Amino acid sequence: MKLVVFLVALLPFTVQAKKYFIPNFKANWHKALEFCISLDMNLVTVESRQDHDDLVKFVQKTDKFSNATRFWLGASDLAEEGVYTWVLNSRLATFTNWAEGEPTGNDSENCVEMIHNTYVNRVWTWNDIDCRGFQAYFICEDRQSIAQF
Ligand SMILES: [Ca+2]
Ligand SMILES: [Ca+2]
Repeated sequence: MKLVVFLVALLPFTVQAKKYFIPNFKANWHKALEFCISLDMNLVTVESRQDHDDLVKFVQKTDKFSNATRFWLGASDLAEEGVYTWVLNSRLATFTNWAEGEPTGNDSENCVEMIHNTYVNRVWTWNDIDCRGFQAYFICEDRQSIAQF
């Protein structure tokens, strides 16, 4: 029994190290994704409340934070209407933070943005919008699983 406990204590656990970066220009969703990939990063993934809170804390410390902040997230329903997945890993977006009434849900709005605009009562909530016609700031993310002992 003691031996088992000892072995379990030796197993590593992994933590996710996330690094965010907001480039200094606006782009449509496809260009934003392309740019993040060119940096060996990806459009940001928000798979949990913790991811959400980390992201908000990060944005609040940048010069892109205002009372009317909006930026692309790395999720879309381009593959199948109404089914939102993350570009990072093609996983279903199980954690979501849609604004009331969103996603509007049609073929012309397929990419996800996050909006912080207290004038219209949107507090870090999500909206689906035209992937090509709309230009916004965007957040690139470098996400790595690091084994810790
Ligand atoms: Ca759609
Ligand atoms: Ca919408």
